[in-house]
Amino acid sequence: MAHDPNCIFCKIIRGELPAVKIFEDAATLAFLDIFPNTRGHSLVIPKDHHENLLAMPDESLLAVQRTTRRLAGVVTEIVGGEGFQIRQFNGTAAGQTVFHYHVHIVPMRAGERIGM
Ligand code: DGP
Repeated sequence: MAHDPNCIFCKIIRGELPAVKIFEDAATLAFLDIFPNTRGHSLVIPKDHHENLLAMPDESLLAVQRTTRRLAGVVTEIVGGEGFQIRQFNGTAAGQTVFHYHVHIVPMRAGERIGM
């Protein structure tokens, strides 16, 4: 499985950095975002290291999508959200800061707005 020893998310996968993990299976991991935009803001990542959407193999992409769908409704309900955004950034210009593919689950309440 691809792994980058300098990657923060690879370190979380290996238990070398702490995180509040909310779900794990053979191919994916989900944990709370350290800088949440809203309550329950979570990240879903593949366990194999790929920089962005364009680098993701189909199988890993499907696994992340599956986990995202599995968690989004549950996380939103737990924090009292009424809907959720799925966000995913590719490249510095687009706001990507961690270069290990990840999907944001951002629970939202009516009237709540967050910056792009
Ligand atoms: P972005 O690359 O902009 O799509 O977002 C990266 C997200 O990762 C950002 O919302 C903050 C989060 N993040 C960065 N470092 C850590 C960390 O060490 N632990 C956790 N839980 N989240 C992190």
